[in-house]
Amino acid sequence: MGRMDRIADPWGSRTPYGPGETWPVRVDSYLADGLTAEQVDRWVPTASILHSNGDAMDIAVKDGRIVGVRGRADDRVNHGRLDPKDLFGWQANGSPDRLTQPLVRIDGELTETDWDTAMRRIVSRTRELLDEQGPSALGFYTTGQLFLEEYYTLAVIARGGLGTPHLDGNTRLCTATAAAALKESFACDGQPGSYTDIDHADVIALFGHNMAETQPVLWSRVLDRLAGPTPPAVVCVDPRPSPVARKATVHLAPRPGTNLALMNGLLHEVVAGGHIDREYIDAHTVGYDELEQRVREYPPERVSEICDVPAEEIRRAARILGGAERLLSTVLQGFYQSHQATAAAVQVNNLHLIRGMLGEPGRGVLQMNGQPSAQNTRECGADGDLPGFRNWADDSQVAELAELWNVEPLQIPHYGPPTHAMQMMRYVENGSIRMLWVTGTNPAVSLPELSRVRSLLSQDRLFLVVQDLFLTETAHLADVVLPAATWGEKTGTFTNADRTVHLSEKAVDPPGEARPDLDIFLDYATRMQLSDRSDKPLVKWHDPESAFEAWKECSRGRPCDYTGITYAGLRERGGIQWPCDEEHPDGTERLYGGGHFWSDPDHCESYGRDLVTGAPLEPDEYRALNPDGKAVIRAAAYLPAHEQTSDDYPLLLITGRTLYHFHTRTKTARAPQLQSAAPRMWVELSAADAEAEGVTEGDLVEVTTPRGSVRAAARLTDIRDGVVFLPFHYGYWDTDAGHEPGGAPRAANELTLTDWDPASKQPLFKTAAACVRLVARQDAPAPAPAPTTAASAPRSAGVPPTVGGTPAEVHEEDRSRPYSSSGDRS
Ligand SMILES: Nc1nc2c(c(=O)[nH]1)N[C@H]1C(S)=C(S)[C@@H](COP(=O)(O)OP(=O)(O)OC[C@H]3O[C@@H](n4cnc5c(=O)[nH]c(N)nc54)[C@H](O)[C@@H]3O)O[C@H]1N2
Ligand SMILES: Nc1nc2c(c(=O)[nH]1)N[C@H]1C(S)=C(S)[C@@H](COP(=O)(O)OP(=O)(O)OC[C@H]3O[C@@H](n4cnc5c(=O)[nH]c(N)nc54)[C@H](O)[C@@H]3O)O[C@H]1N2
Ligand SMILES: [Mo]
Repeated sequence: MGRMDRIADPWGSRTPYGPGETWPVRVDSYLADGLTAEQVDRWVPTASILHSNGDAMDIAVKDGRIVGVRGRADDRVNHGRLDPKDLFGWQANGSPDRLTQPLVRIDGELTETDWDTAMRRIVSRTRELLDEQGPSALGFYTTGQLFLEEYYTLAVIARGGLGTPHLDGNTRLCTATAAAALKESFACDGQPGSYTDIDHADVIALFGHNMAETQPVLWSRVLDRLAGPTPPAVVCVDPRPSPVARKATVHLAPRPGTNLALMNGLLHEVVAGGHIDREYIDAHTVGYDELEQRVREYPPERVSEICDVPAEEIRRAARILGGAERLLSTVLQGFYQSHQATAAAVQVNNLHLIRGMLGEPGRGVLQMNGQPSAQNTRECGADGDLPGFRNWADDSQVAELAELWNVEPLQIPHYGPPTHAMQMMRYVENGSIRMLWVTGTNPAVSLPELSRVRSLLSQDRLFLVVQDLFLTETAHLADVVLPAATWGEKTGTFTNADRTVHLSEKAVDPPGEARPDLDIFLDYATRMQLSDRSDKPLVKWHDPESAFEAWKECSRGRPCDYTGITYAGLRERGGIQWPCDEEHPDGTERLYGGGHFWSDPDHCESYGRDLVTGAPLEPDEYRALNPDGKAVIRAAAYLPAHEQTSDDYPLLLITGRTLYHFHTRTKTARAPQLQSAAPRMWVELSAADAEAEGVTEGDLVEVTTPRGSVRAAARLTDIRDGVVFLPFHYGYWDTDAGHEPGGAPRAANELTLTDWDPASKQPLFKTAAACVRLVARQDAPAPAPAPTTAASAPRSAGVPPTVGGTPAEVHEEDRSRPYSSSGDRS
């Protein structure tokens, strides 16, 4: 196989395999400066931090610096492969503009200071606010990108120590709906499926999930199945011509915001075609009759009108889904960031429940995660849940937690659901949250309606702490900035979307005085003298491994049981899937085999919510609905999106990702290969919509919604008519043309609206109405700076292809055996 430009070919060479076989190994490695493996001093094990796939890798260290990475051949997740972000993204660690010292605001200016001064400011402000107003003045907004040990410590501090209900993660923007959909159907978070289901499936269905760009290694696994004998059929539901859509057996491109109608239509056909497993339904579920009645209202002809998808295509997709012997479904942001997010995602669970396809090889659902450690944010209760998937509405589970922490049960806020992030921002806006501590997220670019977010975060009365690697758009608004160590510079564990736990070890020292997030939280707990009922320190651990051991106790007996996992075991074996306990010492590949669920009313994590109003179900209501702890089939009627198109705003606006960048680009824009693959903002338009406005490839256009406008070059693609797509990666830290008067705004979230799914509270980044107008025709036509390898591929010929050139050459070592397309096993 040898060397390959992995910017030009993000998925690398094929290693085909057949159903039921083991995915062949291919080891990808990239070393900077022409170094060879022999010149590397040490290889330090970790996993990828730029998506949720959990690809295992080693960091190459030379002279105390990171110099490259290599995929781990023996890990269950990636069998040696790495994607472009992981191959090149580590270079950001060594960026000269890392934060190396704490900053405090003095006379309006952020000024370098020492840790003691910075921490004393935070502690004294916390104390003042506790005296004046109590814990409700304090808010913590964290991420899906720290380590498990850090989230657990933060959750103990906030929920057990300070006693504030205001702790949530940016996971609210990301996988709140994954959690909510799992809780609706199974009364508990946790993915039923496993990545190995790809090896067995005869049908793989991707619902609003551009896996090719957002989990490229997992997509390589699918590509290898497609290149092997007896390939699976692929069903893709996405309004854009994504690389997934281009490979799909059936591509349904619905009008954005109509997922629930489409799902009801597909279920209508599956039921009408008699493709249900009556025995499974009777034995293991409640609620089927309501679903059957509901979907009767959605024959393909009606759905075709709502979704603008041909009825025949809906029938064809349903025949494939209904005829599948081994169906694997994945769901992500195309469903989650929409107005009926939970309701639509739940219908995918229903598809599996009515077909009895769960917990067996090739029969699984992945309500996918996005961020590398989003799963841990949820498990540890650093999002709007209690640690260990405990039910805030079940007093006995709260008491269990109080016992573990040795605090009074009343100390742990649980009189209502913990505050969700969008509500926290509202409390900041109206002044009841007066200190907000932001860790590992950049809300000034990633939250909807940025003009509002900037104004609420820059209020004088708010004390804003930002803990990050760089001086981000959000850090610029802070009162105190804390420099954090990151992946490669600290030790901890994290868990991917198929419940695989990896240990990520420290490879090099952090720059300057930057400190691991765990050390910062521990320091805060000590300075705050947070104590338990016996006046002992509340936080009884002092380093990553002792934090992990404490977490294991919290997870004991819960669905996410980690008690059988140790750092030593992770070092020895690589990734392990939870639950891992005495009963399952090697971990658990799939959940819910044999129709056993975690939904018993006395132990379940959640009683569910009404899909339309979001109101939590009362314990008694749930007990009456599901006394025997089965899976719950919940039906829902389609409702139109909240913001409709009009004469002024005739287009539907959707936003999302490109293959080469991660979120607000704090890391990927500092990796030259990635940055040059997608250097600037663009706007994706269909040819017909472009023509209507007199726009051609590369012209400067303005996209406007009732919230604001952005400008960028137009890319004409095969996106469905009536839809405009913007990548949300481009903020302002690396551009002069900011949001200042006169400058042209470019961040997609200038345009998005403050609104969320009622059940999961996840914001709607994928339904809004917009208009596009031509600003300037180019004199010398140059194409838009959008990748040609991705969903943004141009419609017309003549656009130069995206390549990385020699600096992007990656070594691929093929260790596959059968069906090897190249035959050459260098
Ligand atoms: N390269 C890259 N990879 C990443 C990330 C990254 O920033 N860059 N981020 C990680 C994170 S945190 C996340 S959450 C995941 C997200 O991963 P994905 O969900 O795969 O990514 P998105 O681009 O947000 O959205 C997926 C698709 O939804 C489609 N879509 C939009 N509206 C609708 C709709 O109404 N219905 C349907 N069916 N589809 C619709 C879009 O066209 C888009 O192709 O990616 C992870 N991986
Ligand atoms: N329009 C639109 N908006 C979206 C989305 C969309 O599809 N469309 N998707 C949403 C989704 S799914 C997500 S996940 C969010 C992502 O949005 P954000 O979380 O705001 O984006 P990131 O750029 O990942 O921000 C992470 C920050 O953490 C810092 N960081 C990295 N590692 C560490 C660490 O170890 N410690 C500390 N303290 N800091 C660290 C990085 O430098 C960076 O500033 O955006 C959401 N916003
Ligand atoms: Mo995400």
